[in-house]
Amino acid sequence: MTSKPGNAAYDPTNIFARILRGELPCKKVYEDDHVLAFEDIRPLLPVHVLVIPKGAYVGMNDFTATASGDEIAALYRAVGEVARLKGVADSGYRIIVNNGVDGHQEVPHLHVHVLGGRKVGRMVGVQPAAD
Ligand code: DGP
Repeated sequence: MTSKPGNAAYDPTNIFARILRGELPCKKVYEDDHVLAFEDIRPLLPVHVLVIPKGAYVGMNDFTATASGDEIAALYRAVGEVARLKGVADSGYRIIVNNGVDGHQEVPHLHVHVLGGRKVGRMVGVQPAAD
C-alpha cells in the first residue's frame, strides 16, 4: 500500500487498510498487483463482493485525481473478473460506489460493491431527506 501526495485525509487505520496489511482476515475472491477483492461481511445479495485498490485512496475524488492509469484500469478489470469468478457476468449485476457523506460511504477507503445473484430491482433506493 502506498501513500500519495495530496491524500492527507486518508486514515491508515481504516478497516480495509487493515485487511490490506493482513491485520484482519477476509474471504478473498481476487487479487492482483493493484487490487484486492473480497466478500462483503454483510452481504445484501447472494453475490456481494468489494473490490478495492491497494493504494491509499479515500474515494473517487482522490482516486480519479491521483491514481495512475494502470491502477484505474486494474480496478475496472477486477470488477469484470470478479463478476466472471462469481458467475454473474452473464446473468447481470450492479456495481455501486458509495462516496462521501451524501453517498453514505462508511469505510473511508475506496471500494466498489459488486452485487448480483438475483434481480436487483430498477435502481438504488433514495431515502427520504431525513435519513
Ligand atoms: P459503504 O457503506 O459503501 O462504505 O460499505 C462498506 C461495506 O463494508 C459494508 O457493506 C460492510 C463492509 N464491511 C465493513 N467492515 C467489513 C469488514 O471488516 N470485512 C468485510 N469483508 N466487509 C466489511
